[in-house]
Amino acid sequence: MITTARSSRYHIGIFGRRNAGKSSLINALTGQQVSIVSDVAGTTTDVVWKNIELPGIGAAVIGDTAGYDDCGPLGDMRVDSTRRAIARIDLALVLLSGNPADAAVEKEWQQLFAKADVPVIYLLARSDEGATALQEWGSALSADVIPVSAVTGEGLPQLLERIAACHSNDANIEDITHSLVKAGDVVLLVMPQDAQAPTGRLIMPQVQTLRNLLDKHCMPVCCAPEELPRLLSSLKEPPALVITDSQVFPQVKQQIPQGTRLTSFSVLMARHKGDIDTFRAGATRLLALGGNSRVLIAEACTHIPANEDIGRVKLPRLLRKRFGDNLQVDIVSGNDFPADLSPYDIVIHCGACMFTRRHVLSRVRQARAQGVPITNYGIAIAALTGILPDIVY
Ligand SMILES: Nc1nc2c(ncn2[C@@H]2O[C@H](COP(=O)(O)OP(=O)(O)OP(=O)(O)O)[C@@H](O)[C@H]2O)c(=O)[nH]1
Ligand SMILES: [Mg+2]
Repeated sequence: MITTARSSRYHIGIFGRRNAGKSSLINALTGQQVSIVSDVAGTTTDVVWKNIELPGIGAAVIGDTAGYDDCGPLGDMRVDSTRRAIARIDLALVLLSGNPADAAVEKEWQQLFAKADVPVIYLLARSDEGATALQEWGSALSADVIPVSAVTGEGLPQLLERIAACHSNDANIEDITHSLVKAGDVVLLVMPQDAQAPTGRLIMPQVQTLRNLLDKHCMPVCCAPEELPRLLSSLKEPPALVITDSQVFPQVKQQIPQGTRLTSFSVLMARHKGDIDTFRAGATRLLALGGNSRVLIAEACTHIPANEDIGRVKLPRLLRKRFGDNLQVDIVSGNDFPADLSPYDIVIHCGACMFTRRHVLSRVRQARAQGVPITNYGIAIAALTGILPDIVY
């Protein structure tokens, strides 16, 4: 079975008051009993993510949440986890229920979505019981509202159409090789298959780049670094672009014909999964750190660190080599990203293969709002090894 990594899926969250029918709506959309449904308010107590295939979109993941009107000590924690889900989603579905005359909580969440730059589709719950408050909700939130029913299926085709339209308008879905290549280009990929490469498969950035090039009707050719000279001499013309693993950047740079445009998988992924301009500006600040600076290294996933782990070993080593042993390096992973980044002179974020682009951008926004420079592993390593000026973005 071919599966799509969760981080590449379109993320949709369902929000609403307790008992609005959020879980029922997910079950109706997926045609499966994904979430427990009951008439007890507060049935869903944590965010539950479910992979689905949606017409017109393909691979998506949909998150059921606890009601945003929950209260009490436990309720507050649930609302907190619902609020955190905003950073991960590309689209919010808000299921309206109750009295539109008291829309304070809906307005508060409308602001939260706007602040995170997340588009919202408003739905009115239980249209099978009569969509009486449709106009009132529409004017309370100044928004279009679609009446839906998880029981009769009313409104669901319209909802799916709106989801597909939001998906196709989403500027956050980046074309990995963007304007660097065009149809018909020969693109050379240098992919070392050393001890750090997983057995029997390619890593995600390589797979995604290959697929992107094929979709764009380019002609990717690939080799391990050892075969690069022979491959180059077998081509009639130099390739339009060379994409290499950054580990072998200097030798690749030396072997390709002068003037050939060169980039690395990690640099392409830095744009694909983040804000390349902010990361490049961050790299300039990185090179200007002092001996007593404090650096935060942030990893998206909580993996078991390997021997030559980039975040824990390679990057701190490169940093200390350049700035001395007094440099303070803190490492956090998963959701432990600090709310207050002000103690740090710079944040270096991992490539975020396990995060959505929007999730990374929410961290970039946070760092910028606090005036703390941020860059990512790929750009930081390129800067520290001096190859940044030779790369196309
Ligand atoms: N008539 C009707 N009842 C619905 C509809 N959707 C949900 N219900 C009922 O409303 C109740 C609450 O549904 P849930 O799907 O559990 O609601 P929820 O928003 O997930 O609730 P919490 O997880 O407690 O926040 C259940 O009794 C459902 O059967 C609908 O479209 N029409
Ligand atoms: Mg529920």
